[in-house]
Amino acid sequence: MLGGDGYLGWPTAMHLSAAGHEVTVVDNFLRRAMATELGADSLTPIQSLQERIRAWKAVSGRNIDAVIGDLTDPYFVDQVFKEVRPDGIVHYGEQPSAPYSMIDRKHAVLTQRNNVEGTLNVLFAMRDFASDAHLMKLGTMGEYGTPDIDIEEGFIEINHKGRSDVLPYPKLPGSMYHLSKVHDSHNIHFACRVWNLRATDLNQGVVYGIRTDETDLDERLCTRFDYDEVFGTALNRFCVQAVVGYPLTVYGKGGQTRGFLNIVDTIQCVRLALENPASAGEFRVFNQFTEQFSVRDLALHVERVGEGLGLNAEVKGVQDPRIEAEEHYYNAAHTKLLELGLKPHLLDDDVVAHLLQ
Ligand code: NAD
Ligand code: USQ
Repeated sequence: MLGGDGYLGWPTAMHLSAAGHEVTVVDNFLRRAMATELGADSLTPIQSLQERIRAWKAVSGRNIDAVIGDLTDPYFVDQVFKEVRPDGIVHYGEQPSAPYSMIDRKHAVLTQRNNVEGTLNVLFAMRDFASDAHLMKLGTMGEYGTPDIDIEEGFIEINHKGRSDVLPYPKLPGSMYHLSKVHDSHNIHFACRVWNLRATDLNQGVVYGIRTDETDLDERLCTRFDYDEVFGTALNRFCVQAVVGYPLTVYGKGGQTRGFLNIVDTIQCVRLALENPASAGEFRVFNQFTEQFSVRDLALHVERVGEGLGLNAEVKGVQDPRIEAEEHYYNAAHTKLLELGLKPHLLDDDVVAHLLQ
């Protein structure tokens, strides 16, 4: 579990451990350091990784191993692969924020070096020490951008001058972060074609929520929850804003439409991919989200449910600090995980109320 100390990584590590998998977490605490750099913090009081692992052992009786180190260090990555010999690699270990990657050149370069080099090191270590293992790499729906045609799951059939082929879907990412994921996708696809590795690129939408069956077992097991403008994501931010009576910050016209999913479905999707691996040489792409909303509709949903709970929730349009289409066509396919058995937890009034409480 690369990046297993993060928002999604820690709950996934516990879930896979609970399901009987032997889990080793790898992390260098970059995320905790970036929060410190920006003077931001998790709203939930997160424990150190070591304390989390002790608490998990006490609560579940199961072990999670941890190796601390940087994926951009090739010698470290090789060593981990030689020692652990993984059957499956869940790769969350990247800089995940679009706004962070757009602060300035330094942050853009850090993001691309961290993400692209880290993933390259993983691919080389797989080739040399775990060539039969299955890589599940967290990509992002933002790799596709917002084209004026339907978005397919990774590949599109193109007819050109009387001939046709199924080729990677064109990418139009909107930030240096999203662009780093495009580079990763190309590198992983290459490694599958040329080295016969097996991989699933999980093009995930925006995740919301913090509670899973495992985090609910003990407060020391909770995951991080960020609400600042750099690391907080749309629905999570809107909920915190509603609770503290701060206007819900819909950027620009609010027609930005994205795929969303509950954190419990992130975990479910990763487990489905792990337990149904790609074939040798296969590069699979799954669009990992359960429903799509515009940020305006999402904020209005929070406003309505918040008012019902007596909160002073009010949507306020603010100037968009990002360069992005504020109204656009969006229709993205997302059937492959459903075909594998995904049972979506959709966003209704009860879920929004639950998030607000
Ligand atoms: P996160 O920052 O909380 O988790 C990433 C973890 O990876 C952190 O613990 C960080 O310290 C670690 N890490 C980063 N670079 C590393 C390196 N070089 N070596 C070792 N560890 C390193 O982010 P998250 O929100 O949990 O996202 C996890 C993954 O899912 C990311 O790849 C992100 O791009 C992707 N993703 C997230 C969302 C979302 O809404 N949260 C949506 C789509 C995709
Ligand atoms: N937005 C607002 N108001 C806010 C915050 C965001 O209107 O207060 C808008 C943004 O402008 C954007 C949309 O909401 O149009 C989504 O922004 P976000 O911050 O929720 O998500 P994003 O920057 O796209 O990144 C997040 C994760 C990233 C992941 C991505 C999935 O941080 O790791 O890759 O979601 S996706 O959006 O599908 O690319």
